[in-house]
Amino acid sequence: MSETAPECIFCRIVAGEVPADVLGRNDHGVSIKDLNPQALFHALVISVDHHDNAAASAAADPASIGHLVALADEVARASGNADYRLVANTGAGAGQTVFHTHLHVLGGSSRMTETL
Ligand code: DGP
Repeated sequence: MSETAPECIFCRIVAGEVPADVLGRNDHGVSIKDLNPQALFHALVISVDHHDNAAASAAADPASIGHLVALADEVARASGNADYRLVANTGAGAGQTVFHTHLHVLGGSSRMTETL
């Protein structure tokens, strides 16, 4: 059974209660376009289970992060971005605003090297 948090926007997107542009999914994650893109290609890979951040997901199920990275690679390559950045902001001080595990997948131009 998946762990969810009713008020979490990303749990609601995973559940299909809030619309998003879905790029792909697997048993552990859903990839969507970021609402506020910071690069020409900017996707998110959101965990199915609710944890505050990637480290918490890794602590709960180390393999889950590997499945999220695999999905990130799949959506990046499918969009023609074999070169890309993965970013996992962890903590408000690092710029994290949604406290549900997600990876940023950034590609498409030199802008992908900007600070996120
Ligand atoms: P972070 O700052 O690392 O917590 O990144 C959260 C990202 O999530 C931010 O780039 C904007 C994006 N985001 C927040 N709410 C929504 C939403 O409702 N839909 C989509 N597609 N993206 C969202």
